[in-house]
Amino acid sequence: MPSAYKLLFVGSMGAGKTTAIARVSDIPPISTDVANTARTEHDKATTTVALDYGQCDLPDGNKLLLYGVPGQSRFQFMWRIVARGVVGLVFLVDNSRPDPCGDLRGFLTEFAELLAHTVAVVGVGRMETHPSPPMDAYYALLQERGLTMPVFAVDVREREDVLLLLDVLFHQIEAVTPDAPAAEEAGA
Ligand SMILES: Nc1nc2c(ncn2[C@@H]2O[C@H](COP(=O)(O)OP(=O)(O)O)[C@@H](O)[C@H]2O)c(=O)[nH]1
Ligand SMILES: [Mg+2]
Repeated sequence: MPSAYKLLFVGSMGAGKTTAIARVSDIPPISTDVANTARTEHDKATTTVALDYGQCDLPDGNKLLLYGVPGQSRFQFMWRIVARGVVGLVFLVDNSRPDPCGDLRGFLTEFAELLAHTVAVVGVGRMETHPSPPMDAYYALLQERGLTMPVFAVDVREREDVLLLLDVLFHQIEAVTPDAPAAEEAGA
């Protein structure tokens, strides 16, 4: 029976979540503003954030359900909503930001619970204009955390680069769950 694998793209504003999902989605991608009603900090009551959604049909009849959420911890309320059933994480890092390694460290901390049950891949963007920090810095950071996950320099405006991330993630999912995919049944 075909399954739907739910994947989550996490990244800071401008890291390329909307672009990445739009590049590979087989349906018109949905990018919507969601009001922050968590109101843990009263000044954030009016914040709106973009939630992305797209779908990718695999040749074997399975589907990838692609969700994009902002990585800052104040959006935790959104992660809880979309995290249910997630089997893979794509961390998108923008290498042009002031502290991109710090961004990734933050994601790894914030998503530690989910990471314990999912596979993950890191895509580092804008390396062509901002080669520093180099890839080695990311490898070292992951090693420091005792985590093994692939890291790629990507330009998510290129469909092939996004497909590479999904392919790597999907192969990890299959390797972890060869017999019973940890996925929701399509239409469930
Ligand atoms: N030069 C360059 N631009 C990129 C790269 N990745 C994303 N962008 C651009 O960055 C902008 C913000 O991307 P967007 O998908 O809206 O980011 P989001 O906030 O994470 O959804 C878009 O104009 C993308 O085309 C990259 O690797 N290199
Ligand atoms: Mg966006």
